Amino acid sequence: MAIEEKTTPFIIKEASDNDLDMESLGRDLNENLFYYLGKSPLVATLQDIYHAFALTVRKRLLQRWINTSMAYVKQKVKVVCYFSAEYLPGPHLGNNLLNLGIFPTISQAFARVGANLDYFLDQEEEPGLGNGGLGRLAACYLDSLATLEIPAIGYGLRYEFGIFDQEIRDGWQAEITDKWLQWDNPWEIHHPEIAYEVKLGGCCQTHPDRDGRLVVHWHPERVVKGVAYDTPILGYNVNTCNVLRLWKAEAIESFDFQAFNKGDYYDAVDEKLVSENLTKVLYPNDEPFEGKKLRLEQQYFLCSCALQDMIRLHLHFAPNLGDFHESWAVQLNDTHPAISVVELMRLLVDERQIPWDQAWDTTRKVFSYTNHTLLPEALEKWPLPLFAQVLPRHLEIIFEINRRFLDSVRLRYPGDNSKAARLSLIDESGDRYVRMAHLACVGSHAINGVSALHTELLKSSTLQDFFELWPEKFYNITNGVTPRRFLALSNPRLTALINSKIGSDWIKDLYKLRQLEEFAEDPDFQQSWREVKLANKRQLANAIKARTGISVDPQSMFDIQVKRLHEYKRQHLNVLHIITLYLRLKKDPTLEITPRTIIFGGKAAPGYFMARLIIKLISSVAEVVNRDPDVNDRLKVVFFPNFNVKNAQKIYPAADLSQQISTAGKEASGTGNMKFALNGALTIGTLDGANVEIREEVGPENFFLFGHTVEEVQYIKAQGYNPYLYYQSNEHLREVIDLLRSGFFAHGDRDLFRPLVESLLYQDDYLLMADYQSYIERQDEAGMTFLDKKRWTRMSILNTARMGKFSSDRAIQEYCQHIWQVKPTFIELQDITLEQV
Ligand code: Z57
Repeated sequence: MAIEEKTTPFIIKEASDNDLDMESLGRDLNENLFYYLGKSPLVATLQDIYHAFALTVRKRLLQRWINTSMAYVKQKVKVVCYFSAEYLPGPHLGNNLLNLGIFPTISQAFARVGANLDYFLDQEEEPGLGNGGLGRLAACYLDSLATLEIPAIGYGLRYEFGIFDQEIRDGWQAEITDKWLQWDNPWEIHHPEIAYEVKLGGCCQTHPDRDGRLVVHWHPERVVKGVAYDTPILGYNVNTCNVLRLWKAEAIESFDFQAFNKGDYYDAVDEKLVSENLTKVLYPNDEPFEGKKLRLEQQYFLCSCALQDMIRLHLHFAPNLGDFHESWAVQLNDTHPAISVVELMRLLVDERQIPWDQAWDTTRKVFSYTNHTLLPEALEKWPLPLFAQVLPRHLEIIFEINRRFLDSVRLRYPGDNSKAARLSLIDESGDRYVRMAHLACVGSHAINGVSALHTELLKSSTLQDFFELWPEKFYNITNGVTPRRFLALSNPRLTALINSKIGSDWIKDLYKLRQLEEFAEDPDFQQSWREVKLANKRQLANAIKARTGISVDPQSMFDIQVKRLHEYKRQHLNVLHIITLYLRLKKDPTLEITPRTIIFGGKAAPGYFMARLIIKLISSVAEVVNRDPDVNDRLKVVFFPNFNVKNAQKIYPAADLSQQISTAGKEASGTGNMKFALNGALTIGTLDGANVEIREEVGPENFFLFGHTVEEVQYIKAQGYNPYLYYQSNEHLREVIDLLRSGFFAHGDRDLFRPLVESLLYQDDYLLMADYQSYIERQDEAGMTFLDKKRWTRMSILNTARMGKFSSDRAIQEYCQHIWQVKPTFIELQDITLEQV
């Protein structure tokens, strides 16, 4: 920018101005309240003060973001771009206070004027831009990237309506539209000037240009505009502030309301509505894939906006795209953004005339792909006619990628046509489909699974042919969770106790928690540990009372299963255990059992009948058990509605027992399992996903293992599994099923739960019947162990102490080293003047 000589530099940020002292924070809070919201303290609502406060904090983040982005540009660093259709960051305010290091001072300042900071934190509406584990993992990874000072951008979609809010009505799930933007979002910066056009539909024409080269023209049916909204993502105790850039779909300018007659006007408005539909709503299914046209458009829209943005940024500072792969590493979070492989090829080849081979080389060096599931029904495959309708040019490019790829396959396996058919990007076994996982594998230099077991299964089953072709491309990177949000922020009591013994370095180096091992048997420490857990349980008991009206005893064992509802996760196995306990108490009302509160939480995909029915089952069993005088409060069952990040932060710290009971081989990793154990819950679980590694780390003696292994599951199924035999031969199981079948939990209605009962007796894809007995035995052992307070507390302390491996910092370091080849960039807070800009 040309600036006249000798002008005084306009200082945007003074480094000398300490922006984190109470005086400057207080001044900005007032200013924002008066001049941004236009409110006097007399009429300000809690929401207003939250808002003014959020803006005050955002200013501190933006100062750091400006410094960060300028350092990235000046030092020409390599940047990681995380491409994800989902993000579940949770409420920002508390986390930002923690990462800025001002949480204690702020909460004291609020206390001094007689206000409780928590009330203001509670005002925040969380961005529910994801379904479950996959979206939350993306948010944990953004936190770790910033904390580890890695240059990174998170690219995603700004859904106007995120995951629905769940209410329970008459025991059934009801879905309420998530209007997270209704009070305005103080964390985002709207950038109308950062916008790209995205073409959709239409047809393609190829014709020679003046030099006789063939050029392709894509004549789209429609064009929408993607506009950037940025949310700053600050690291813990560092100046690095990265950005989450979300795209919103809008109508393009040509549909401006300038010269129009009446008809044009309504057409123009209509066009605007149609365009904005694209990012209107998040698809609410976690794993089963739904091949909807709008969903494909969303995926492509994300990829096209993000790649155009990267190319624009690149060409701002480099003469051409020759070194594109040295400046950027793109991680594909599952196959949802896999179409970006094709889009980058199109942008390079069609729009910038880069030769195919060079473009392909760049593309493969840029992308890497994380697989998150083995479930066949979750693997994305688009029917060819649908694909051609939305992305005609991309289909041509896919055919060309596939032609070249299959040529190389035939060279490698001469004459093996079935090999080529299995590897092909197109499934031609019946109706034709584009296989997105195959596209992601071919277009990436690295492929990873999310737990050791999951990666092994990928290599031996789902992606076996690719593994044989390119074993060097495969990695395992076991998932991790951020210790900032899921311990330091959400469990302040435990954090204070841990800090009193070993300091707070563990927040950045979770392996340091090992130092707690030496206190595992210390009676005073044990006593404090139990007091913390009890206080957390009291807090959750209050929330349960407020949300459901159910009173629960904080002294009872809190036995918790929170996660999306899915048959493979087996919430209904948990219910079979509850009914087993209930029958025992009915037979002998004086029986001494460990008092338990069994808590469920989680959303069901609106179209997933069985998952919804399981919610109704939980509510129905709860209704019977909770009011039965024979049970006499020794057993309570709670369905905690609307499980989301905000509620999760209250739930994990209060758990005694964590239920991780999926059928072996079905859960890719799980991350809730890590959050529970980090907060001192013991796990009852199968050898599935990351449970295997959690058990290894905490020690088998500190983990309640049950159920068949993956090999056993495969063997049982190969033999021709007959669940009915378990019903016949296990008397207790039979009584449980018979009670369920009798209509006892449904006011005599024998039909209500019939689909569930029939599925268990005659189908049982997820082997509940086969795992029932060992589950009950391990639950009994857990119950007995809970009565031995010293032993339980020791096990609990050791679980927390040995969770170092499951920090998302460790996972991100592995991605940096093995997959992205990126290094930290130290950020200093400096004066910025217009001359530098
Ligand atoms: C999703 O949340 C996960 C996988 C998927 O393929 C889709 Br779609 C959504 C989950 C896995 O089920 C978890 O096991 C895993 O921990 C999580 O992704 C993060 O890797």
